[in-house]
Order: sequence, then structure tokens, then C-alpha cells
Amino acid sequence: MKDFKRYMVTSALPYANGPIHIGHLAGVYVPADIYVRYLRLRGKDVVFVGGSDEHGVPITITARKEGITPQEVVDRYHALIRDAFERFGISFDVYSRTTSKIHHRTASEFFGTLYEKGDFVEKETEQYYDTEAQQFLADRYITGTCPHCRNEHAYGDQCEQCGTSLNVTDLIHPRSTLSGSAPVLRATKHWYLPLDRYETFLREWILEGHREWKSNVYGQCKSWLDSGLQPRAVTRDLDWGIPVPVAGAEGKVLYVWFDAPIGYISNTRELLPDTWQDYWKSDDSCLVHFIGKDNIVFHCIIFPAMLKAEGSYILPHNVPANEFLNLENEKISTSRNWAVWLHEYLNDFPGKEDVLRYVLTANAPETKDNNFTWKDFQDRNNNELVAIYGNFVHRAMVLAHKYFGGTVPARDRLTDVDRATLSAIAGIRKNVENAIENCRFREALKEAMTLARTGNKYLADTEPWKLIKTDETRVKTILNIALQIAAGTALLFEPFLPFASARLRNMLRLPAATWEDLGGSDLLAAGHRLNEPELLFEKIEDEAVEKQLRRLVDIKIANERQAYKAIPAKNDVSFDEFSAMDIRIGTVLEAEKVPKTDKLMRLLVDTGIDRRTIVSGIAEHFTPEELTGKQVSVLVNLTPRTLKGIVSQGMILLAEDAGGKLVFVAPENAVVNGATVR
Ligand code: B3M
Ligand code: ZN
Repeated sequence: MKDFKRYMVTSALPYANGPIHIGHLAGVYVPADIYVRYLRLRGKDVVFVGGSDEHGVPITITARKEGITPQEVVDRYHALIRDAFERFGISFDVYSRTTSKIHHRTASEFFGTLYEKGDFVEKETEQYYDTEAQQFLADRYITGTCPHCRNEHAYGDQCEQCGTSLNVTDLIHPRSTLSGSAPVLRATKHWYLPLDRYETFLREWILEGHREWKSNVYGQCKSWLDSGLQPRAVTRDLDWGIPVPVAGAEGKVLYVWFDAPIGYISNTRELLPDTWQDYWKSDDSCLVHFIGKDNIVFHCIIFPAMLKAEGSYILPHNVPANEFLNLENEKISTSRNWAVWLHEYLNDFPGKEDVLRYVLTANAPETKDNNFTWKDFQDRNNNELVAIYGNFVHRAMVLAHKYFGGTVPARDRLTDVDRATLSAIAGIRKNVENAIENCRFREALKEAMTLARTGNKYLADTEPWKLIKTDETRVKTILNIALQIAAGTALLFEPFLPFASARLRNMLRLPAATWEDLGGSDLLAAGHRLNEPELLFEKIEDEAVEKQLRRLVDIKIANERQAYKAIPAKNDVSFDEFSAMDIRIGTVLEAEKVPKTDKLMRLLVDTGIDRRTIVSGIAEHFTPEELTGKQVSVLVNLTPRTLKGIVSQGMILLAEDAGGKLVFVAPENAVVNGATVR
């Protein structure tokens, strides 16, 4: 690792528009925290900056929905997020917010500098305006019919039904969500950052200069650059945000993605009013941005272009963006509540912050999307943290107390195994360093675990509890070595499991040792007194995991209900119209798949009136065997239709849940075929 004088480490500023979940932690904050804890352990000068991103349209939408102000929204979530980070030991030097005074000033000045230098392009465009509410409308404030799937509730930027991203002018029959009226197009002026002017510089700086960046990051940058950069508007017509500091820009604010990254600078400035520039403007400082993959373009292209335009700042040295974490094989989704929320985890698993940190690091989505499952969470806790690391430390501690009154015994002659065990520390230390410095945190953790494994195996192989009756001197040597290894793990795991390491340091009475002491001379002198043993980790029982899985099932059911509520109700029918339908109970006599189709099943049904053929689209859901003999409800007076050359006389009634599962609507008890349904 090239040695820098200072390190400026940032982690994405989460939107203060909802609580945060394990995906955030795994993708951004745990890796960033491992990195800075490691740097600090190595005695580096490092500042770790975080904060809440408190501007942007979604926050104003939440506020409207709840009938509160945007400020109240961000106050609530800023506090929730900040506390969750703190409890998980994310060791920010400063965690501030983009509604702070100093940020407004910093971002405003930044814009002003670029404006003065003539770095922006002014453009007038037509944008939707709500004449009743008397304001311009952000895309999210406009709904209308999707031109692709005819969904009548598509948003101006995206149709949630078919997933297509839209231009607001694509919407058919656009409506303002503020007043319900049809918006009109009206001219408005905005300031654009001409990214095209920075293309040559960016190509060279990234594509030539940073080939070492993670391949997912490098690849995304390359594809953006290859498709050509366009000027980007950095102002918006909105009343929530930082006012554009230019005459004639009343009612306009800075675009949230313009001000948010400047938040890193503002927050450093808040922490270090006198020396912040050393971290941001000096070539011997190393700037690293930890982010998720959806933020790559902003941190690798747009923000660097802004910094370059301003002229006095350094550019990021690395942007180790991660991919996404899934939950139980499905995409984490805030709107569908498909997530493990940090504040809920903290309630359900008090004192187990390190366990989550461990599991999220072991499964970190470093090179591809990865999956969190509660079963894996339990297994890794029980089989790795408890059975290997915890077990090893506990054995060493308990035996030292049992045989040697809680002091570190002195070593005698060493065997080859003893020497190999002791020297493992230095080798593993090197591997951990190398992995962390290259942002390969999963690998680093695995390596650290190797030391715990080594210690555990050493005790299992040497069996001091058997030797104690015959060879106390040998047992002294064994326990001395085991305790050195335990002390080594306290240091090695510190970036990953800070709470467990603090407890272990306390147990070993090892307050001062630093990373540099690892693998050199002994960490614990003979005769050193130890504190009482305590368990580092506890088993997680099946019930705890089952409870979480039940919660997820409940969420699925709630989401399905929600999906049904969203199906528009049909128009009323008269009693006569209803009575016109002749629905009978019948029994399936025969069933066979219609050849050369996937979905169609040909059924022979006894309707009580007759035996008739019905073709039904259920072949992917049932086998012919499952169907034969079943009582079903049949709409018998549906006009016959020909499907694949077969005349279908009627329709079988089925219920379909949101997951697409089909269930027959059948009588509760058997009734005679031909019975009417009314
Ligand atoms: N708030 C987006 C996000 O949370 C955005 C990050 C800003 S980092 C300067 O994914
Ligand atoms: Zn659509």
C-alpha cells in the first residue's frame, strides 16, 4: 500500500427518508468501518466521515403523505440512522447532516465558485407546471398512463408495474399529484454541469490511471464513458434544498446529487474547522469513498468532475463500491418492507452486533450480489464464532485459571508444532493486511479466522487437560502459546468484531497492544494476570431464527394483501346480471395436457347436467392425477370458445394469490354434481 500522510474515508450519506437495513451495512458501512479501524490500529491519521442526506424529492413526498414538514421527516430518520450506526460500532469521527448550516454554506460556495468561473451551462427547457399549486413538478409528482403497459398509475420517472423507466413527457394523460389537475409545460432555466467537457480528463484519469479499481467499478465507469457524457442539470425547481445562490434563481435549489457529496467536505469542516483542508486539498492525503453500486457514476464521474472544475481539491484514490445484498433470495425492498431493519435487529438480538457484522462481512457482496439468509446467520454464529473462536478463547482462559491461578504461565522448550503455531501469527497478519488494503474484506476476515482455527486446533491436538497430571511444565508451555494466540486474535479481529475484541482485551488485560506488536515478541508476558473468563459468543437457538422467518412470511402475506388492494374494484353489477351466471358444482373425470402447449389442460367434467370438455390454463400448476376426481365450480353458461382446436364449454373457477399460486374454488363438503352456486 502506498503510504499516505492522511486518510479521508467517506461512506455514502444515507437518505434520511426511512430507516436503514442490513443491505446498507453490508454494502457500505461495515467495510468502511473495517478499513478505518484497521488504519487507526496502524496508527494512521484518518478521518471517517458520515452523515445523512436530507434533501431531495422523496423526502418532500414522505412529508406530504404524513402531513408533516420535510424537516420533521429528516429529524426523525437522522436520529434513527445515527443511533443505529453508533450501536453497530460504525466509528465515524463525525456523523452530521446536509441540513446543517455549514453544509448549506459549503455547498453554496462550491456552486458559487463554479458559477463565477463560468463552469456551468445555462439552459432553458420546458417542464411540467401545476397552475393550481403554482409550482413546477418533479417527475415523481406526476402520474399518468404508462405508454408501455397502460398502467394508469405510472410515475413520471418510472412505471412500477412494468419496471420501465420513463421520461415524464412519455406519460399519457399526466396528472399532478399535488392538485390532481393536468400539468402544463412551461419554460424554466437551469444550470448544467457540462460533463462532456470533462470526458477526456475522466477517460484518462480512470481508464488509464485507475486500472486497479474493482472490476465492477471500472466496468461501470467505462460503459458510461464509452456511451458519451451529457451535460447534467445541477439545479431543480423545488422548495426543499439549498437555494441556488444566483440572482434570478428564486424558487430553485441545488440538485440533491450536487449537494450531497459536498456533504463529505462540509462534515469534515464541521469536525476540523482549522485543518479540514489538509484532508481535502493536499496531495499526500488519500481519499476513499465507500458506496453501493447504484452510486458509482456520482462518485467516479460527476463528483470528480465537480472537484476538478473547482480546482483546489484532490480526487478519490479509490472507490470500492459493493454490489447488492439480497434477503432470503429476494431483492431487499424498502417499499415492500423486505429487509432486516437495523433498529429491529438491535431489539431482537441485543448484544449481537458483532455477529451481524461478522455474517455480513463473510457474505459481503464484494464482487457480485450476495444473499443473506437467517439459516446462514445461525450457522456462522454457531459453527464459526461459537464453536471455533469463542470455544478456543474460552478453553485457554478457563484452563489458565484452573491450573495457574489466572496468570500467564512461563514457556519451556518448544516443539516444532509450538513454533509453527506461534509463527502463524506473523504470516496471518501479513495476509490480513494485504486483503484489507485491497478492500477484500471477506478474505481478510477468513484469514483472521484462520488464527482462531489454528489456536482451537492446537488445544484440541495437544490436549493439555490430559497432560496436566503427568507433565505440568508442558502444559505451561501449551497455555502460554494458546494465550499468545488468543491475544493475537483480539488484535486481528478488532477491525471486524470491535465489541468482542474489547471484551477479549479486557479479559486478557491487554489494553495497550497495537497492530505493530502482532507477530513480533510476545503480547503477554509470563506472570501477567488475567481477568475472569467470560463467553465471547452465545449459541443462537432455532426459535430465534424461526421467529425471523415467520416475520418474513407475515410480510409476504401483507404485501400480497396490499397488491390486491391495488387491483381496481370493478363496476357494480345488478342482481339480475349476477343471476345470469349459471355456476354449478362438477367433478373432473379426466384430465390431460393439451399437446404442444405449456399451460393448457383439457378436462372432461361431469357438471350434473352433462359431461363436457373444458380447456383450462392450469397445466403448469397441477398434474392430471391431482385433478382427476376433484370437485370444482364451473361457469357452465359461458359462451363456448375454441382453444387449440378444442371447443371449451365453460370455465373452472380458481383463486390466484399474488405469488401466482392457484387454488380451486370448491365446495367445503362434497355435494351432488349439478348443485348450483348462488
Ligand atoms: N443518499 C443515495 C443512497 O443513499 C445517496 C447517497 C449520497 S452519497 C453522497 O443510496
Ligand atoms: Zn408500465
